[in-house]
Amino acid sequence: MLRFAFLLILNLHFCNTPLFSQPSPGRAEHPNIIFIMADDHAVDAISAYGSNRIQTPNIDRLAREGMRFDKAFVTNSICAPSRAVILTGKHSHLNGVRDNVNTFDSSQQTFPKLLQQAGYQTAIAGKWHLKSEPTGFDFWKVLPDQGDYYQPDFRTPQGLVQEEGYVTDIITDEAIGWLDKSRDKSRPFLLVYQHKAPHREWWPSQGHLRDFKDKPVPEPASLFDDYSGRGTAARDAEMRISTHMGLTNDSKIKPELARRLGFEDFIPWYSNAYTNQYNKLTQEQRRNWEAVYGPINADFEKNTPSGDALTRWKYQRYMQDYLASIKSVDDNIGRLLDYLEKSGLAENTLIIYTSDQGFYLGEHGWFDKRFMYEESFRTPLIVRWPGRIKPGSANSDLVQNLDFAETILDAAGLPIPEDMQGRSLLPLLRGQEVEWRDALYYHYYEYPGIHAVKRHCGVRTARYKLIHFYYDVDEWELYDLERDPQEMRNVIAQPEYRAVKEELLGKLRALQVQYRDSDALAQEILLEDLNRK
Ligand code: SGN
Ligand code: CA
Repeated sequence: MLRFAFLLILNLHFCNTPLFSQPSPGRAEHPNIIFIMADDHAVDAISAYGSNRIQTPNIDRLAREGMRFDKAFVTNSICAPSRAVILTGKHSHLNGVRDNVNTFDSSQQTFPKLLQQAGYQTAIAGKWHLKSEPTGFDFWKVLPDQGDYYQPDFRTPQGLVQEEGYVTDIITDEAIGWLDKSRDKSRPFLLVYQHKAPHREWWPSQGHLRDFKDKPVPEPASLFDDYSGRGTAARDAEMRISTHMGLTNDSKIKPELARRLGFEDFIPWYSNAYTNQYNKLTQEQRRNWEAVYGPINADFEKNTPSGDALTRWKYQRYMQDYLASIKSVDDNIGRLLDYLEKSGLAENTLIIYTSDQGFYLGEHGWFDKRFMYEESFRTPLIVRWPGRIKPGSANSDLVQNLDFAETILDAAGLPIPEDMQGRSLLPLLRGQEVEWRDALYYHYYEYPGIHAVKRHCGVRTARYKLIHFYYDVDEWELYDLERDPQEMRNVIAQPEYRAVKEELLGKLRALQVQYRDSDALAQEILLEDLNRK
């Protein structure tokens, strides 16, 4: 009998009981955690990062009360891969999601699963983009693939459901609804709250349609970059505002008008995408939409720009819709913060704000992401944890989305599994002086593919960046970020950078070994063989 009781206790202890005996939401050692991620939100579109394009008072509130990371980066600047890295704390070659085409193997270890097993209540609302069903969540309601801006469908354990309204508001309703009504309030929680906005094709909410209509946005210095200082990859990428941005879907010119004026979108289905979104608007939404976009279409018909003037016009149109879509994200973060204050949850809740990667806002003449160049490699990262993080602080260590899972587990008082590859940011959040990494590793794979950005891997230190483009080219680029922050001049062939090049090459190889990137190692070895011949 005694033996049975002992075995029962042992079994309960090791198999299914939480790591901590009575997790309670009021205990500082088991904080609630809210992970907020927008899609394609560039640091230059956040006023806390000094944007001259937009005010984001609610995201700024997080920065004012927490820590802003100025050198936060991703490992692979594209959506599904970034999400898989965040969930697993492992690089793409180990978590299996190298590009947006791969399906996430959801049987693998993720931080939400580990928190759930330890007794946290877990939920996800919003964009998911990993194809397989979410696992490790007590509640999930996610967009299928990219999702729609208006009247979006959601995947749920019960099947697909369509909701009335604007996607950013609905995702927030779901998040707050779960916090308020559905969770077990005796336990700490993890809420993963992920917006679709401001992802292309940038359809603003009804309340923000006019926000940027008559406010010209400053043009970046490199809007008319001719790519002469770099290699084939920059020249061949299909993400130029001038050539590859659509007039219909992206600039909201009606397909019939675009056709009548002799314009053809770079990708023909863009105009269908426009029509599909437009047809989803309710009668009232259509009326409001026409009141703003009708005159834009009429002006375009009357004064149709061409050449550089057309690029400038498209850039302004792009910014108007992109920034207006961010306004809703910011409003809704305000709603969530207000709810946390009102419900007494604000104090013991750790909040992370980030994006799945950066984005080009006209720099180098581009939109989209993918490259290891700064604008898309970098990502916003703001962390608020009252009583733990010095309000209004900033950090400039080299950190990555590879570190998020480890940070969250550490903050929750849970062990960090050996096979995760990043590092907990907790010491940095506490403001401690610690030995930190001096280089970051990057590897992008989605080529051939949309936007035609060639495969590349590389390393970045505080001052330099070395990139190797491979697959159908074999080109190396080296940038001195101190002298050339906009990365306009590849200095790989300049004799004075020879030692830097050798040093960075050594770091690149070391990181490939450290992170066990056998794809890259195989590629490098192959190229070395080729070069020897
Ligand atoms: C869509 C977009 C692309 C974008 C990818 C990936 N085209 O295909 O511009 O690069 O998503 O974005 S669109 O016309 O359909 O908007 S990601 O953020 O999901 O990786
Ligand atoms: Ca994205």
